[in-house]
Amino acid sequence: PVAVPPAQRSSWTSFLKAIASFSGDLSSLTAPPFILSPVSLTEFPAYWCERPALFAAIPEGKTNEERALAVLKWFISTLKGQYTSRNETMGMEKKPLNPVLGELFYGYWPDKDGRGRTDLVVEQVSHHPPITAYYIANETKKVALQGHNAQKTSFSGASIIVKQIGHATLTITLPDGKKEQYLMTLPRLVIAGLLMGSPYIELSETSYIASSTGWLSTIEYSGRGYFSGKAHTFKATVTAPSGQTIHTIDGQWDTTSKFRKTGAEFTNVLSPKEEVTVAPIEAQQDAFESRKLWEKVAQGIRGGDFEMASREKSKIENEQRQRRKDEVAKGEKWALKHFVRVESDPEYEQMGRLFNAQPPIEDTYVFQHNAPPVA
Ligand code: 0T9
Repeated sequence: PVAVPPAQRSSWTSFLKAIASFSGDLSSLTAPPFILSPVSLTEFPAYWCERPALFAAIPEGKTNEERALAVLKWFISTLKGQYTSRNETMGMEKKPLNPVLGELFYGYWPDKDGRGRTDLVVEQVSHHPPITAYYIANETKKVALQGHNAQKTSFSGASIIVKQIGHATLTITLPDGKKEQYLMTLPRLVIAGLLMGSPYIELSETSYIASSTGWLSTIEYSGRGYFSGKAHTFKATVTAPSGQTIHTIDGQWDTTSKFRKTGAEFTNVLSPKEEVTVAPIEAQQDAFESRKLWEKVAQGIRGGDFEMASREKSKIENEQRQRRKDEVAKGEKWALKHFVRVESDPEYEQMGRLFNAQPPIEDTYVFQHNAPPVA
């Protein structure tokens, strides 16, 4: 294992053994320092909007078909950020900080070239199992994304398999005031490269984008050694309400893709993406805002002071345990700030019928439109 620092080899081996003999919530396992990321999972929903112009352009499509393609183009263009950016910034996939219940992350992408401003609100709505809810909206262009995600992990061969639980719904308001919606499911992850100590993600299986207009995109993922032999490959078919396939698109989600029939380019993510703007840590008032909450842990990880990181992490965890005990003693329950959980999501059920969604019913977290604007 070349990437594992010699002093951490035995700890890495124990960690891998622990993963292999365990399935469920990986976030709670203790991992060696070299694999720790200083970034909390509450920051991850920002990946959905790192190409704000593509998000803003969705309602501009003139027909149901054009808008279905615009949603697919935006969705595919986020995958590189979602699944390969830690390799770019930190050299490998790393274990994110496990958010505490009620952890918050706010940010925005400024208005530019008339695309309007886009705002992001994230809240950790469950700690055990970890569930993150988010809302991203461009009020000017009338496009909003609401979603939540959790993971079920298992071990297979030498890889971690991550099934994503949860879904996201994109809502747009058209010039005539009509609302249109798109339900998205999420791909399966295979985390490979573990034995070498340099984990990376490949996507597999199928995800869907179903629209209230009846249009459906079916996206199949594969990696090196599957049908194209290339890493980060996908194939998407776009079908009309009649069931007829109108477009087939192929390519790599981390570079470019094309329409199969015409050869015209569909996605291109070779240009840099735009990171979310976040208020400076000192200006963040709420102690539960992610970067403020984890400040010292992150400092320890970044600076190689893992003793400090671990001490500060324990402080946060102990404080959380005490809070939960106090709540039980008082017969109280932690109140979520921006989201309300509902048992079943009628939009998921309706649009999910287009692709026979499994499970057919899912809960959801509804945004309360009560977040402070980030200056
Ligand atoms: C939603 C995304 C998700 C979150 C992460 C599996 C994972 C936690 C969930 C699914 C985002 O939209 C997209 C990207 C990366 C996913 C993470 C990758 C990862 O490794 C972690 C898990 C919990 C681990 O930390 C596994 C242990 C580690 C040693 C592997 C690097």
